Amino acid sequence: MIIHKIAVIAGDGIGPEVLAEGVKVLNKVAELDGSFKFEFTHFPWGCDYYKETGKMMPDDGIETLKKFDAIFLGAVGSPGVPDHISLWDLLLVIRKSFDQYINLRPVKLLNGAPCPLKDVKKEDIDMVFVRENTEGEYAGSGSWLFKDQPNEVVIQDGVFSRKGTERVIRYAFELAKKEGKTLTSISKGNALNYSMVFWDKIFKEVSLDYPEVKTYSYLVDAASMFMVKDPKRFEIVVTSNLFGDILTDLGAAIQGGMGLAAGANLNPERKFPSMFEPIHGSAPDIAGKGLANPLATVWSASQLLDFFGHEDWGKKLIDIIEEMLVEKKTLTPDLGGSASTKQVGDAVVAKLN
Ligand code: GGG
Repeated sequence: MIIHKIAVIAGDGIGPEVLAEGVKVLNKVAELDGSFKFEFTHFPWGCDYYKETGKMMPDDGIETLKKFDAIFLGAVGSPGVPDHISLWDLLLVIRKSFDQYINLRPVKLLNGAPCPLKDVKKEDIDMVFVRENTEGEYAGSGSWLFKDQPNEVVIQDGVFSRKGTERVIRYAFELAKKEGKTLTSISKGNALNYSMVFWDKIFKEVSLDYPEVKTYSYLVDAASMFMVKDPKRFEIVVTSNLFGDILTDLGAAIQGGMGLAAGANLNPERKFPSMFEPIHGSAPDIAGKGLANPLATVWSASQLLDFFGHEDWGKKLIDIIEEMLVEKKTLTPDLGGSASTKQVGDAVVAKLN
């Protein structure tokens, strides 16, 4: 029997509610399969922990997480804790410490999902974003001079190393080659005259190794417009940390909402644990009310199953999400239904059965 050891960080707001459903679904998958099982260990880290201890996780948190095969994360952020603390001291520190340099975010319109775009079919929205996940605009490099004085100055650096830029672009080329898809690079070389000119140069360099992959290059402003006006242009997409974060929220909107958007933070070499999460935030306004949509978490559970080589089960979960969207019987209010978070999780389990 294979045992997958998973660290569960449910986090804040709706995190615990949606993660409970994700864990339930993964346990059911393992039970039905019989050849593997999950061993979940829960960590109470996040903003409540911060309010008690002054830290988002203990000093040895990263050491503790190293022993796991993967991390299943809910959401981070809570009123009363500055957002840059809650994000940096938990989510971003995990991504960086474990060199999770690939953030895979599918943007896929399933049948039945409420797409706000006109005359768009399922086949028209089928992309995978490969977001650079450890450096770029989120490198955390900069300075704050003359704080709180009239001559105050802040500098936020975008850090693009050759290694960091090349490896994410190469990963995206490999994915496009494997799937027989086009690859689009999104950058902003006309304005960001160092970082994005460099990004475009590396993209061109790496493309020479993949003559079979058809490529496109868009400025981020044009790409945002095309994602709305002509989303079928995009198949595999590679972009920087900040652009990827912003564009995948736009992607979530066109695929039916944040309640359907999932992300995998991968350390492709598997030297460290990878992390799987719904990409939405903690939504404190609806937390604890049973209103949160757990399907993004189920989708991230599907990515976790893919990562461990259980692709048949990963696909099954996506098929179930699609079936539920088409039937419209058991959906949360964000998708026009009146079911609770738990009822949606139970419906996924019932369909697995
Ligand atoms: N589901 C994790 C979460 O709460 N994410 C909120 C967020 O702001 N993420 C930023 C990022 O993915 O870089």
